[in-house]
Amino acid sequence: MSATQDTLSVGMVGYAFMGAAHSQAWRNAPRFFDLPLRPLMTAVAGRDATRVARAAEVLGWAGTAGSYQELVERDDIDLVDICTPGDTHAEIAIAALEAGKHVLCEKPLANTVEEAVAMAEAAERAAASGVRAMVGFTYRRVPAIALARRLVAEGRIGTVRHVRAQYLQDWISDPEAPLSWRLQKERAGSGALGDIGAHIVDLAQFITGDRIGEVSGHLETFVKERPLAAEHAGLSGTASSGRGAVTVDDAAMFLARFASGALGVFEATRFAQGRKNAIRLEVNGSRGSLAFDFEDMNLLHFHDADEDPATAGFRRIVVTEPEHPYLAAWWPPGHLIGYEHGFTHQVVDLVGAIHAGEDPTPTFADGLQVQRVLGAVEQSSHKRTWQEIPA
Ligand code: SOE
Repeated sequence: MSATQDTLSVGMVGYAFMGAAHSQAWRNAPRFFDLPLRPLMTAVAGRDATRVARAAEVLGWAGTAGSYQELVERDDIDLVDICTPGDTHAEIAIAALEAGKHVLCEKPLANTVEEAVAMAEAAERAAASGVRAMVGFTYRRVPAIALARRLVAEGRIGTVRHVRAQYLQDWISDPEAPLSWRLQKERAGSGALGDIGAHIVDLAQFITGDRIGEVSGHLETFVKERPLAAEHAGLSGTASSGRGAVTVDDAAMFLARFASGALGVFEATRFAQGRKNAIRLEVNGSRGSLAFDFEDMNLLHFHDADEDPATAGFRRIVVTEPEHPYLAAWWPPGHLIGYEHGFTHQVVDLVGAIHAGEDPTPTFADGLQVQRVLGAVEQSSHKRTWQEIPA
């Protein structure tokens, strides 16, 4: 399979949870959307030949590669899609950009601010020759969230005063849940903060169109030691013998001041029993409010304070109309969409931007800005002081 002018040949690194979600998106995007370039699922890369071959077959990739370097060196690859743990993002992304490949990189962009700076600089250099880079903050592409951003931009809730953002999961509430790579600082960079807190930082800034300028935070590790994970253990992985130290935060909370003066309260935890993937956002403005919960992701709650007080109040917008972002391509009104659709929308926007010769958002510079917020929360927790985030 080789790339032509009308195609975009993709090589993906990593094939676990995120690799499966991205594969489905590459496959589905051209089936439901009219794309200017046809994605080719050319090769998936990984070190274990048997597992990679199996992944290629199950996820629908035409071929395999033994390493990311192999993908980066191949002439028939136009874009490298990075679905690996954070400790590999910088190395792979920078190599791919320097080889002239477009890059889609899973979130958070990197494990440290320093790595993110190097990645953003590599992306800026590559952009000069038309090479594009995007970070996978996928929830931006949930239609109800994209609609929330549109309503804020249209002034429908007026001047934003408050942002309340929570990302709540419970998958390590059990102290005997294994020590997966997500609980190891050298692999993941941080814990709940970077893994899920990064999403609500990005979403809060995306919806408001504003920037977090200052934070005061606290990180907590409730369970300091866990059974070692069996090899390749994922979110629900099994334990092996022996125990190891948890080196990341289990939960993160922080206060924020946005550049505009709006106030934010953020919470990210994997210990909220009963909450599986609850991304809860509420924005209060001078003329109204918006509220969203990913566990009911087709709904956006909107209060218009300009309405007659006798009948005003939060109303549920069922975000399935063709007038809503992305939805004209899917099912008739009222026929709901799910988690995986965000990934498909991400591919649609990325392919469109590459074809148009524009930078797809969120850019690596946006990813760096989120990383700076995460770094400032860590510093704040450590020093017990407010921390500024440079513009
Ligand atoms: C695990 O907490 C995880 O898979 C995150 O890594 C994803 O970014 C989030 O969307 C769902 O939960």
